Amino acid sequence: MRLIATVVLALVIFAGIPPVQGEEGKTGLTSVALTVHGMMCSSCQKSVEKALFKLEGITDVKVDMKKNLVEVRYDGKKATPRQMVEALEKAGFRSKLPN
Ligand SMILES: [Cu+2]
Repeated sequence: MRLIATVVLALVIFAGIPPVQGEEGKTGLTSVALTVHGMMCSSCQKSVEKALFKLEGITDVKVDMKKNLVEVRYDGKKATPRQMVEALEKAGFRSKLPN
């Protein structure tokens, strides 16, 4: 019975039913703290968040304006810190990868 269940499950998967969302990316999930200059108010904070969330694979953005730090949680298979810095520069914020 177990074998049949396995075969049926395999058939269902091969039939193209998408796997549960988010399950696949979990293994690649990581975070990075970027240094971002030029954030003065909550509107800047929103711009930073918006610029980052435009990228694929970004799951969480935490802005610390006092420390000029932006912590980003992301799927390492879909996004890179370099892309984040580029996106932030485009949005008008000087930013740097962690040393
Ligand atoms: Cu501002």
